Amino acid sequence: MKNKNYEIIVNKSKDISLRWRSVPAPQRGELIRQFGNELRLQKESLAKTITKEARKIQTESLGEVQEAIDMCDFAVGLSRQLYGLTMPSERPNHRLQELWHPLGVVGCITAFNFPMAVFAWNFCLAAVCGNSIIWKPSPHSNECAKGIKDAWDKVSGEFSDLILVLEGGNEEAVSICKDNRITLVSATGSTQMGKELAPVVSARLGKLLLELGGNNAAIVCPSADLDLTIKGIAFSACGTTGQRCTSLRRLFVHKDIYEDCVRRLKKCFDDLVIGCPSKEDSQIGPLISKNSYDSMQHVLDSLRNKNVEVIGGERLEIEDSDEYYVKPALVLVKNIEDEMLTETFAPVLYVKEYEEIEDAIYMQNNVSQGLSSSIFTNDIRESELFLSESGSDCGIANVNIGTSGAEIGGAFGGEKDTGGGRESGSDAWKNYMRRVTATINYGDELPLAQGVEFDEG
Ligand code: UN1
Repeated sequence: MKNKNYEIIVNKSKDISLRWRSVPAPQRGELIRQFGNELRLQKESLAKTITKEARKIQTESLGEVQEAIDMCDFAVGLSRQLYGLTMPSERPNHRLQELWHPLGVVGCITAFNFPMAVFAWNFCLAAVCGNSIIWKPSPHSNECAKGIKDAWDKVSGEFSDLILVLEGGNEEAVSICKDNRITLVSATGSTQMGKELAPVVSARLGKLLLELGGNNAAIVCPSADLDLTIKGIAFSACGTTGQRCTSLRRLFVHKDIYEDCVRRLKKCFDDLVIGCPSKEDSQIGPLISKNSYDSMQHVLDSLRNKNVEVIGGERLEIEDSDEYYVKPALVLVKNIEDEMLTETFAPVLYVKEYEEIEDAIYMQNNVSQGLSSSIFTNDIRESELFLSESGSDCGIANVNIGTSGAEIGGAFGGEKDTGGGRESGSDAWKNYMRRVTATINYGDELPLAQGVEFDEG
């Protein structure tokens, strides 16, 4: 094990969880409120760290810190709403009730692309629910993790150990997954990573919360407002240099508007400002690594070899930088190509024509992932079909907005190879607690459930 501190970190986290769990939830919320205020004060500087490390443009980095602040606000309110149900008992003088209790230690494995917000999704909920957290950030974002930990340490006093950062790579992730003392493992990353880690957690029957790859599609219908649609597509496909799990990868456009839509998309992609992410006007920064660049080029090369039309995708020299800036690629496909079925974590958008809405929905769903999806239409029949049980099979389904950029208030996550987890809003907090069903007999007799008789003597 590279990280010699592993045992110390897990023991410290366990200890603090035992103290924290008996702090009343609204008081836990109070500490999260102060954390949110600290993030507000440090918003600009934390955003700069994101831009420096994850290479996001400024407005997106600020948005990411805002997402963490929003999570704090949400969790503060939630700290007074960790409701359990009370059910009518079938027995006289009995009460049947659900209690929600903390799990203990939560392990949180995050990716480079949302180096603060995804941690905040997990931490804010885990903390108000009475848990401590051990955070293994991506090796690409240790500085972002340090920024968050420092902000927490400023406000947390004796509860500083509620966040403990475990730097490292796969080996550390596996240690967390194997460790019985860590009740829940929440992991964000590729489907491949999830398929490696999940069996390790499952082997010890641990709890899992997975946020894995997407392969998100949008459908553009004849009645769509094309101005709004092109904007939505550009942000979802090219924003964050195509490196969100919610990034738009596939586009199905109705044949009547296909030519017009492609023409406008080409123009829009040409007009995007690609440049150093700390510059005010840049809209697209570099890819995170050479690896990302290589896998993007590999996919585009194999498409070109099959004579599929690829527009853009080339590397751009920006101010003598050795980073991997690329022009987003539009790939115009006649048929479904194998490359479309896997997620390439880069700005590559496949565009295909469709004739019937049912075919478009079928193609959209016919991949192994199921995270996010969109339809652009002003026809209520199409949008309602898309949202119905016969429509999108994803965890997120949007109408007239792109696939990326979800708010924290809704539950975030997806089906199939995306892993099935739900984080952030709605009732995702239940993942971070254990449910106790309690039956209380306040009478002086002992009636058995289902009318069973068992008289003694
Ligand atoms: C991710 O890429 O892992 O909906 C998360 C969005 C962001 C979160 C993305 N709020 O695009």
